[in-house]
Amino acid sequence: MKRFILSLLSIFAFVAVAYSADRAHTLKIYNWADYIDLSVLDDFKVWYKEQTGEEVEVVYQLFDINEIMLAKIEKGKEDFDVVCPSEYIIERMLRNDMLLPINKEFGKTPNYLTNISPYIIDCFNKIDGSGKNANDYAVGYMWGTTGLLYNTKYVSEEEASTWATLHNEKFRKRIFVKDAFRDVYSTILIYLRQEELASGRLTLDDLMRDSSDESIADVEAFLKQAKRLVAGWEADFGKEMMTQEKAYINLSWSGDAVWAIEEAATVGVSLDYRVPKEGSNVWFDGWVIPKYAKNVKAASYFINFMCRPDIAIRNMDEIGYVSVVATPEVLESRIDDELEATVDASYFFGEGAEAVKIDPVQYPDRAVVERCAMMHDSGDRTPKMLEMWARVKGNDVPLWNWIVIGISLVAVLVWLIHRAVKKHQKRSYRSKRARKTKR
Ligand code: N2P
Repeated sequence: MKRFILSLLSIFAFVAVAYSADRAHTLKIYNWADYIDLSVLDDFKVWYKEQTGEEVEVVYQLFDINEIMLAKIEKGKEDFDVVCPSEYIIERMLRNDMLLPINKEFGKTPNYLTNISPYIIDCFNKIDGSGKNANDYAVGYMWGTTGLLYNTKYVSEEEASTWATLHNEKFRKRIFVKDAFRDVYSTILIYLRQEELASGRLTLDDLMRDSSDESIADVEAFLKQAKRLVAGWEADFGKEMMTQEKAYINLSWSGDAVWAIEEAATVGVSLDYRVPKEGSNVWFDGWVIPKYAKNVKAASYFINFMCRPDIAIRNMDEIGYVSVVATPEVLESRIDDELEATVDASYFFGEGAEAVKIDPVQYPDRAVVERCAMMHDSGDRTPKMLEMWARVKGNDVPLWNWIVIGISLVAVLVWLIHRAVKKHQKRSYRSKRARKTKR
């Protein structure tokens, strides 16, 4: 909460300062909530002045659902210069020709974009941008997995290692699910198609492109069953629910999990995170410059600055998510000799990182990454999926709420009738007395 209030105050400060500056010297950033070390924004202004001799002010706005951000960009009312969508939204933006290519020439300024892991570049190559290569239009920022954050006191490691736990009566009203339809759909579909995956009849990539009526119906049926146990759909408060032990399981992103695990430890609550054995998605958020951007130069310098290793480390330390930057100093900053197990993170850091002591929630072992897949845009099937999501979440008012509403209405009605009767009695008493005095 304290962190949230601090973020809000800083954002107001940024907005206030920036609106007093002119648009040509303003950089408008649209980013996920809790997704940056805000002090980095001040440092960017100083660095930009050093590099270009130009002043820049920053307007920093937040979103917490991809689709809400996309709708805002599509409407075109806000002229953001740099935005941070997830891979399937980048795909959609490319298909709909909404992005400018990113200028990667920085003159005498070092080009930090070369610090990005080849693994990330490779994944961005797989974004299907209708002939456009995503690496020309987007630069990775943070990445991670979707999995189950759990309270080790109430949930066993085995229970946290399968999506089937979302149907486990033991956790009735103790489950929070991320309000991210694409992530939830893809992970549940992987769970439901595990036999086909095991037999080789389907691949993970097939599933990430599957938005058939049949699959939508299957996922809907699974989620409607799970809904009985779900305490809420959260865009950003799941981690607090977990640290306060109001929930025991949170279908969440790895970065939120890292933040929650650390925060919970300070109050004696033990949380952990698993990517279920059936598989999951691995997601990537990246910076893009919308076509209507007004300060393209500052936007590309900002993207470059975010890839400076020290800046990447500060952001990671603050938010728990994992930067795309894979330089030796980043790896060194993540090594924790107190950890017992090692992780094969060579797919990300390259040779020499086959057995490193780093947090497996942040950098999943190669074996975990191999059972995860990257999501794709569902194109004109998206409304069908969103309708399913709306049906699942619904706005059903629970029965006891109706009972309370009913009792309250009856009470108000009784009181109104009582008041009317009293008034009527008073009036007839007064007129009787008036008649008597006349006589
Ligand atoms: C952080 C949001 C992370 C976005 N609040 C994951 N795609």
